[in-house]
Amino acid sequence: MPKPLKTDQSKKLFQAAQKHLVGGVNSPVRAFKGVGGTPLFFSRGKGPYLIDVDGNRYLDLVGSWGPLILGHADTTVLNLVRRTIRKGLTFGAPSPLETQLAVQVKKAFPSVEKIRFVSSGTEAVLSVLRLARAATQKKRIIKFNGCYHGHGDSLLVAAGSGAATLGLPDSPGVPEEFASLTLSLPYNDLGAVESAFSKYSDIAAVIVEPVAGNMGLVPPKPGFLKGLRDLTAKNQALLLFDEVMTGFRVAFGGAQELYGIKPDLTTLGKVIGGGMPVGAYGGRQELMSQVAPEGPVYQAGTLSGNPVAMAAGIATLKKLAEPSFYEKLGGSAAFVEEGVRRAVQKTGAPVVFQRVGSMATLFFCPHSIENYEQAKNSDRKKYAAFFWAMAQRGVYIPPSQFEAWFFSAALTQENLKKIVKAIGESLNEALEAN
Ligand code: HOZ
Repeated sequence: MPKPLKTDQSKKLFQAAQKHLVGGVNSPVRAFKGVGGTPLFFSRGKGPYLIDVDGNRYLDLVGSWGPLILGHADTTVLNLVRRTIRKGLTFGAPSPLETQLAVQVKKAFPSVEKIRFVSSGTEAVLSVLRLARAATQKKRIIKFNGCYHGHGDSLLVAAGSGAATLGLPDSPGVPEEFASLTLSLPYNDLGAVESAFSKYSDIAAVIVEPVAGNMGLVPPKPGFLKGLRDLTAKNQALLLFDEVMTGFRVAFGGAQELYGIKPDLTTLGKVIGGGMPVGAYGGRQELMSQVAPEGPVYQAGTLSGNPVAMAAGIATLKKLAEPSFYEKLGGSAAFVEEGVRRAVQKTGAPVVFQRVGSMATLFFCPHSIENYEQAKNSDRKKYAAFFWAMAQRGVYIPPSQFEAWFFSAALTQENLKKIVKAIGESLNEALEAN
């Protein structure tokens, strides 16, 4: 048995934080409501490791929820950020790095002819929905249960991620009139989308996480994304891929490259900021030219295209473009997947490990998960026990069943073996827990 985790300092800091910050945190999943206990407070990260304030060291499979594809404090990224910082933090005016990052993103995403940088994924999604409604002159949008597209009013309907973790998938404060313009349908259910289109003639867009990551990792069923492409085209609606998580993650060109589907508009975030706050939206020229100042659809931001954030993104994407980067990274996650398979064979644990590239989730459920309804029925108590068993063994996974694991390129073969061993032991511990 590993030693109990020392958490005295985390506890102290959490108590202090609760006096001043809502719930002691600045984003709800961090409060550990999904797994119980005190949130771990971290003091630093380096390569594959996160180190908490009590001195515990973890192999990190959260990666700040996706951005840290190169691991923590990557030297190349830090060097470019340092050089950029010396020249000033923000200008609120154009600077050269914005175009450089735009060119890099466009190379990877041929569907993106023009791009606008913003400061978060939420902001990107809010903006792209406004654009989609303006371009189609229609009001309604389709999303999918358990998908999370940030916390904009229209999107907090059957939402995943922290909203699901806290049991708040439909938030108070969202006027009924707004929510009534959002149709939330079961993920992977093309029939439901077809019926919605036959019932409503005012659907502006379908927004989808092409690989769902906010109800745990749920891949699209074969034909689902192609079906969405065909149905939106047939009904003069736009197809929006929310690739905030999957962009530069499941492949260099995101899920649209992996599955060969060209959406009309795309949102990006996380990896493109290399750990700094960056979001983006982009798509066909004729759509994007409707955004101000080229067109009338208004959207603006003081820190949009911030030079320091652009620098972190530029340095990160350069490394991702190196040959075989994604084969190697996917190989690391596949190694762990194989380890889980062997552990399940040995223990008979009713567990599935779902994976696309370097994103994955382990569900305590005897069959694969295709949608939010099934994800909610997995055994979340066992997941909580598993989370703490993993933490005790020096591996940090998401403190919620409804989040994806993100592997980083900093993980060595030795690290991966340690993760597999921890999974085997933690599964046993979780299965014994009530
Ligand atoms: N919604 C984020 C991941 N899906 C979590 C952000 C956070 O709580 O830090």
